[in-house]
Formats: sequence, C-alpha cells, structure tokens
Amino acid sequence: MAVPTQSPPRARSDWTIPQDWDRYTAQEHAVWDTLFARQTGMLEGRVTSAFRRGLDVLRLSRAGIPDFVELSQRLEALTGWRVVAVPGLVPDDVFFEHLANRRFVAGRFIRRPDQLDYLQEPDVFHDLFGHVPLLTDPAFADYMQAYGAGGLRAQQFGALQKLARLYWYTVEFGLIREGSGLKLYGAGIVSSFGESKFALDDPSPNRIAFDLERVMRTDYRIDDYQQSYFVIDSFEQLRRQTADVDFAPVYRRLEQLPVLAPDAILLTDKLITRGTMWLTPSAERGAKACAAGVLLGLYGRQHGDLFQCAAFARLKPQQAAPSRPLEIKDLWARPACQALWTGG
Ligand code: HBI
Ligand code: FE
Repeated sequence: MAVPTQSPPRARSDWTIPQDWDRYTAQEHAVWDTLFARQTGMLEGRVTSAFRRGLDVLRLSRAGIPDFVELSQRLEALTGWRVVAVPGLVPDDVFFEHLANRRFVAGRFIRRPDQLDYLQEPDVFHDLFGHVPLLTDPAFADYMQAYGAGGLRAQQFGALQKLARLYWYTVEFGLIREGSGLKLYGAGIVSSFGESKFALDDPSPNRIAFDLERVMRTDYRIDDYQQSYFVIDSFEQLRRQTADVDFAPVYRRLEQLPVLAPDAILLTDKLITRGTMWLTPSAERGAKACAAGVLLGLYGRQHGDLFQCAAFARLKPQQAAPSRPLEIKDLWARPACQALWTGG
C-alpha cells in the first residue's frame, strides 16, 4: 500500500501525532477488550513466556485501549523504549529513525467491530498488543534498535528489501524454540486469531531453523498466512547477529544469489517441519475451490476467518493433497474454519 511521502497536516515532522486518548469512544475501547480477551485466550500455551511477562509488567490486561504516555513510562523504566502515535504507515526512513532511537511507532486508530480479523494497515491493537510486550525483553529490545540503525544504513546500499525480509520473518512472523517445542513471538502472528493457530499447528507451512542470510533471500506473502516460518533459538541469537554487525558484506554476497520463493526448501535448511503446502495460496481458482467458496459464502459470515478460508480455497490443484483431491471437509478441518462453526 502506498505510503504518503509528506507528513500529514496534523502530524509533526517525525510523523508522530498526539494519541488523544480521551477521544477514543466507548465502542473503540470495547473493540480492544474483545480482541484482547480473544487473543489472550488463544495464546495460552502458544506464545513465548517473554510475551506473557511483557503483558503482565506493562499491565496491558487493564480494560480499554492503553494510554501511550502511561505505557511508555513503564516500558522506558524497563528497556528505555517508548511508544509514539502515528496516523498509519510511515515512510521507511522515518520508521527506522524512530526504532534506532528506541521509539516504537503505533497506529492511533483501532479497527471497526466488523473488521476484527481483517485489516490492511496496522492499527493500535496490532502495534501495541503484537509488538510492545516483547520490547520489555532486553535482548529483543536491543535487536529492534539495531534493526532501525541497520535500516538507515541499508538504504544507502539499496538493500532495504533484504532487511525488510528479516523484519518480516522475525519481528512479524517469527517462531522461537522454548522448552521442548515451538512458541510464537512474531507480532503479525500473535495479534491474529487465525494465524496464531495456523503457525504452530497446521501441517501446511514449512518451519525452518533461522539463518540470517537464508531469511534475507526469502520473499514473503503479505496477503495470506506464511508458507514458511523461521525458528530462532533465543532473542539473544537475534541480538548477537545484528547488534554492531556490518551487513555490507552480507548484502554483497546475497546480490550473487537468487531470491527464494516463500515455499522454497534448500538442502542446507535445518527443517523442523516440512510443510505439506496443501494450503498453497495461488491465483488459480479451480472448480472445487469455487464450490468451496460458494459453500463458505452460504455460511453467511462475511469477515475474518471466512476470508482466510476463502483464500485457502485458492489451491493449486496438483498441490491440494498428494493422494486425493481437495474436499470441502478438508477446508472445514482447518482450525480457522472450525472457528466458524463454534462462533470462535
Ligand atoms: N510504518 N507505522 C508503521 N509501522 C510499520 O511497521 C512500518 C512502517 N513503515 C515502514 C515499515 N514498517 C517497514 O519499513 C518495515 O516493515 C521494514
Ligand atoms: Fe507490525
């Protein structure tokens, strides 16, 4: 989506705006509460312990949209980060400049009650609930600052795309090893009802041990659940690989190598789970997929996970399932679709 190049009329030159907390309506606070309750329920047992600690120490469970000033006081005492309000997406250099100075930019607005699951631009729920709890973790907090500083340098190398992939597959859609299993930490996952099930439980996506250069080469999807997730061992690992690291030689090396598709698997990958890719999004719509779409449409839900189900119906026929063609019950077996039955 296009990001305007000039700061909007009411914004300051760094694109920040007043949060105007007093101007949120009761309905807006209620949307936050609904999303918060649903998401914390879903994340039980799935999210990294650092995230849960963050929710606690920042008191994010209190009712209503948090006040950025008060939230920033708690956060600053812990890791030196603050949260500032912006009208929406901001240009890359503005974004990086804020991160490099330990300011996290958060959308002021909140989605409408009819948009609980589907949103194009990050709102205050995604930005605060998704991103801010982990900023209480010292290693992750350092990583985010290093990322901002790296972004400002990457622009000089024309390497922004590579760095954006790193952000995508860690900050937004990262998984982490914890105990004997995998846990969620990426903000795009933890703020999404459907993807917080999909990313951990679904047989479809690949789950691959994190490797910095591998990730910087890998394209990503912005319109659907990921086809590959990358798994870090610790936030310390992210900090080590980015703080005070000069990416220039990395960028030069990567220039020589082909970009990888989101579903690619390399011989050198440490695969944790090989995805079945039976839910490969694709522009092709087979007859079955249309039938599935009609059926889903008949079900009458116009929003949220229905979108995801409909998107999943866009399968490449040969990839639908190895032994038999896709059937409607395959779609209904999806966690996201089951939520439709249960009203989840
Ligand atoms: N603006 N508000 C906002 N939030 C972001 O996450 C964001 C942005 N502008 C640019 C940007 N992200 C990208 O540069 C990163 O995703 C790499
Ligand atoms: Fe985000």
